[in-house]
Amino acid sequence: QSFFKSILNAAPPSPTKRHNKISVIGAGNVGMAIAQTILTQDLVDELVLVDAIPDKLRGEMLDLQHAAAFLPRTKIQASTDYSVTMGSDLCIVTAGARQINDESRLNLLHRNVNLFKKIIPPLARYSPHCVLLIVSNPVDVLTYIAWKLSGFPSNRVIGSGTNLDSSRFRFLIADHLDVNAQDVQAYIVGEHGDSSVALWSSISVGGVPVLSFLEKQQIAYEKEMLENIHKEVINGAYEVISLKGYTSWAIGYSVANLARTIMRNQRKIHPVSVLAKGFYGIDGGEVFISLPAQLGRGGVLGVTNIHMTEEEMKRLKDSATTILELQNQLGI
Ligand code: 6V0
Repeated sequence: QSFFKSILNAAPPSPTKRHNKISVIGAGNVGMAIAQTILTQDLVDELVLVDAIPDKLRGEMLDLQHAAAFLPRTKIQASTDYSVTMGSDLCIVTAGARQINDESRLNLLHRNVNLFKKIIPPLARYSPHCVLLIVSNPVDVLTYIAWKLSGFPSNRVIGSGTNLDSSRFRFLIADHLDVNAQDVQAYIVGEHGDSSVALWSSISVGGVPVLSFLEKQQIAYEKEMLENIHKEVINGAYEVISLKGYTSWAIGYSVANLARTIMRNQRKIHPVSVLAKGFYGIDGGEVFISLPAQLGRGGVLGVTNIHMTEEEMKRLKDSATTILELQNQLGI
């Protein structure tokens, strides 16, 4: 026993070591997939879960805690009270109302805006220096709402946006060309949803622009085939939901990847929803929409000046207009 005592007393914890903390709001399918992926990546000292249903929340917390023997050491806490989130570096919001049969998109949005009025102000109060990462849908409008409700500077409010769409896109291109998805550089920008824009003109595989890659491989360049890949990306979420009821694993990995870039200050470029006013000719109003943005500990560090054709620019502007119209319908 004395042996352990001497070891335990040998090195008191360094008072200067930074304590990293992430809070995940909403312990549903998406929130839990994000939480478990973050845990496996050894990103934080403390992971907090918040949900409105106490039993389910405690069950999820215990289930994760029981995996401690197989995971990097992380303190896992859960509560329905937002004080548990105090001092978070990153708050990820996945809480959302579920669509009721035949409910309009606008009505669902109204219910989620009311939910955000309960969630965002306490998060901002308990963690005034955090980065807010919004995942709940419709993600672009709700990121705008979170920005307004938090009073944060826009660089600290991000929507997961088309980060997931882009990863589906990279998978499908890689599958089509029989290459590794990690070698495919490809962005989907614009709305996370039906009006998203595939930036074909800037896609590269292993540094080779994709269109000339296809020519070199003597694979016929077929515009229709390319458009079908984009359609498959748009339908991807609907297909998974119709088959298993919800999406979870890909969004879990995609958001944990964003969390890694932010917490480790990686300065990586991700297509995420940011305040887009003034970029790429988007000037119709305050709108959050996905653009390739450089992320780090402070949130959004900048928006990259990616090459777009005129048609791609037009589609991006149209996508911004779609979101603005929805925002205007809300009357806020
Ligand atoms: P879910 O399984 O119904 O989970 C939602 C959770 O939110 C539930 O556990 C609720 O109890 C909880 N909740 C409700 N109200 C509150 C509140 N006031 N405070 C705290 N928690 C609350 O849904 P699921 O996890 O499948 O999806 C969550 C959200 O993510 C939905 O809005 C989805 O549309 C959205 N997604 C966004 C994606 C993206 O790419 N941005 C991808 C997938 C899903």
